[in-house]
Amino acid sequence: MATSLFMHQYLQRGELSGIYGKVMEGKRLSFDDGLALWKSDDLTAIGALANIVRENKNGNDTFYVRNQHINYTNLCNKGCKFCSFYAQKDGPSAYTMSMEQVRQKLERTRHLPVTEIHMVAGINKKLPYSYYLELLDTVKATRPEAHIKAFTMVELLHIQTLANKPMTEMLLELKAHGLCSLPGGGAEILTDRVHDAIFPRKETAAEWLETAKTAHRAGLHTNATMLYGHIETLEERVIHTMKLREAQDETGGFLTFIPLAFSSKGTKLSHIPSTTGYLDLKAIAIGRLMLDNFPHIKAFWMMITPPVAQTAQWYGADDIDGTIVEYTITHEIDDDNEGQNLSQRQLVQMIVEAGRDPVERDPLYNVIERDDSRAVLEDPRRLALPMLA
Ligand code: V47
Repeated sequence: MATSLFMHQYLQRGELSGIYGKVMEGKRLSFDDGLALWKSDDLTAIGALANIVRENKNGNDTFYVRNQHINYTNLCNKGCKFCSFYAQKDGPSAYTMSMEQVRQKLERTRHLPVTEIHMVAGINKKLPYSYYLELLDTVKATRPEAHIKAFTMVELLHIQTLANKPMTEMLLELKAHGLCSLPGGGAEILTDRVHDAIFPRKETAAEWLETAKTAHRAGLHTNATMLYGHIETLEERVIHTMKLREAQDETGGFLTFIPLAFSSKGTKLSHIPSTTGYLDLKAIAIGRLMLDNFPHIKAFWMMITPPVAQTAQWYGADDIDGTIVEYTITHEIDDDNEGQNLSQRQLVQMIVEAGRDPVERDPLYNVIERDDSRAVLEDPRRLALPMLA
């Protein structure tokens, strides 16, 4: 669905006309352009600009995936101020899954054709290198058809200290045990100021970027996130996207950019209010405009709510994530069990209602099914919610 003539005229005459010119000519936006976008209140114009790029890259398609999340341990020694997931020491709330527990979690969704297992967790110093290899082996043996997307750069750097071998060698070993790609977590905001203020014990921006590029060179695709809505400045949001763009120029290994809305409940930053739909749409749209070399932008419905993720399909996003099953990273969601999953039918319904074409993808964006929406909406089997027994 092309942008209307009226909207083109509006963009041409408005305060973002310079950026409109660059977008129409396919020119790269500068730091100042990024800052001007963040400073502008004209969300309609920003969204329309992002939509032009989105439709040039992905047409009318909106991608989704049938996935299941497994957060294998919440023990973590990093103490990040933005996190409500971790337990610092063994206690009633701390857990580390045994291989049998991982297997059981996967068995409970046997009735669903899950194509992606997404695994991230805390840094539990007691786990040996063999745990991570067994974890991959267990998932592979239980759900051989699923693609394993696991371990943020933070986890990788930790696992490397256990493996005691060069990163590339270790990545190839993890690959041999079933690792297919890496999620985008742990990037937070890629500046030293934010790092030192709220996650000083975690890897630096330079380390995150270097590890991602090493993974790309080892043949593993990764995603990239940006945690926004806490203490970061507008300038730092622009710097974050420019660092990602530079890294992508070097390797081409990033698949999708996922702005993650900060949820403060249960964190050391609980005084910070939740993000708004306005900010969430702006983060997605500006991400689309700045990251001209990223193929995809994901509206992660779990964090920004299904209605905002649906609307985001007109603000630069071409992906809505997936069925998810169980997400325990933030408290906002833990406390509301109803928010933990969507059926394939619900996802397709949201996409169709938004006037986009639903495309079921695997984690590498290979098309599994270009959905015949009517068939999906009428097939009672697709109603199945990924409920846990
Ligand atoms: O790295 C932690 C974030 C990330 C909070 O690659 C928080 O497809 C909001 O990486 N509020 C982990 N966010 C999740 C992640 C992810 C999620 C969805 C899709 C993909 C993908 C990756 O969650 C962490 C951190 O940045 N996070 N605490 C919080 N309070």
